[in-house]
Amino acid sequence: SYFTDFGTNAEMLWGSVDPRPYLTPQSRLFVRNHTRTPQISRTTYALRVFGDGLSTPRTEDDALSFTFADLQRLPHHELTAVLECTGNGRRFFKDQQGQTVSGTGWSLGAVGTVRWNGVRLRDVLTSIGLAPDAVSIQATGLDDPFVSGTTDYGRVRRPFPVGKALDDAILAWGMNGEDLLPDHGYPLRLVLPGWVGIASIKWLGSLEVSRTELTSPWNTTFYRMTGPQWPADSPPLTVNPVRSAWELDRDAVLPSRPVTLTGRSWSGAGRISRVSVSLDGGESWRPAVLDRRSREDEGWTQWSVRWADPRPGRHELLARATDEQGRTQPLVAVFNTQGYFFDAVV
Ligand SMILES: Nc1nc2c(c(=O)[nH]1)N[C@H]1C(S)=C(S)[C@@H](COP(=O)(O)O)O[C@H]1N2
Ligand SMILES: [Mo]
Repeated sequence: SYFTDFGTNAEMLWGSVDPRPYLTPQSRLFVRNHTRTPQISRTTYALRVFGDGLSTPRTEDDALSFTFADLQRLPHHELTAVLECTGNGRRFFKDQQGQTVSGTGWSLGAVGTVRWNGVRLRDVLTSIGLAPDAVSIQATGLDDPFVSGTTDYGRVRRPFPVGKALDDAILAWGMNGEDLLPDHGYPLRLVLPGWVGIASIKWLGSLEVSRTELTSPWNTTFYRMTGPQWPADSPPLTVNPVRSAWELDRDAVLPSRPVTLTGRSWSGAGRISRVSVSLDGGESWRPAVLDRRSREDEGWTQWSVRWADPRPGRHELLARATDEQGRTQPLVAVFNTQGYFFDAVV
């Protein structure tokens, strides 16, 4: 099977990953939904843009409206990037560190690398005109409001800086040359490359551009570090950490003959410069061979290691990557109550 079923969420199983292709097929990509996938028609779809951060301010009732055809008239843009949930690896807070955290118990499969097809958000905003002091943009999805316990948090939405919008943000209608599937945001989603998955709002309904900092529960209550050792004003999480996974199931059974094992490492902050692996639970380490790295783009790195003499018995395999910013995977991830950023060696 290809997924672990978590109800409205689905996790990619690393043991099912074909080691050859670089990109994650859309049909194999993890799904993370706060509620459920809405059915939206491309022909009636419109993206609404408003706010006091536009050069001509507009209220929500008087929003500018972009149809799908309007967006397709802008210059097309493609980018290969990792998409990853902030809580990827969360179950290892419990399994590896004995700590209790809330949220979906992902192993390491809430991640993929895809090639996005769409337009640059920069081009959309430039065509409208921004106020010189615009700072913040709130993206809101068209899925049902998120209700947890007795609290209605409203529609899934999250603000991000205008700087990110003008840098590499994408309005994507496709993935790997196909239309987005409904589960992945059809007909249009936002993509903030390198940032936590929640920043890439699916089924994008509106963008509010503001001259003051906007907030939502998804940057104040969720998707920031919380817990005893964190300050009450810890900032919203943005850039993803460094992580690695073997292309194996958790309790894989291998033949006791020479074998080449494969895996992938990735970082939200740039390319992977080195990967070390251990085949003996951390006693000894050796460099993995980096087989395919992302080039100009922001995808993951595929690596391999030749295991010449596997003996019968139980073995613990570890992988540890370092990115070009010098960020590396720690042996222990920093505890936080919502289980974000488990970046330790697994
Ligand atoms: N509108 C909307 N956008 C959303 C979400 C959501 O529930 N609703 N989930 C977010 C989270 S937490 C993640 S990790 C990514 C997952 O994208 P995928 O389901 O296409 O893999 O979408 C983000 N965008
Ligand atoms: Mo997520």
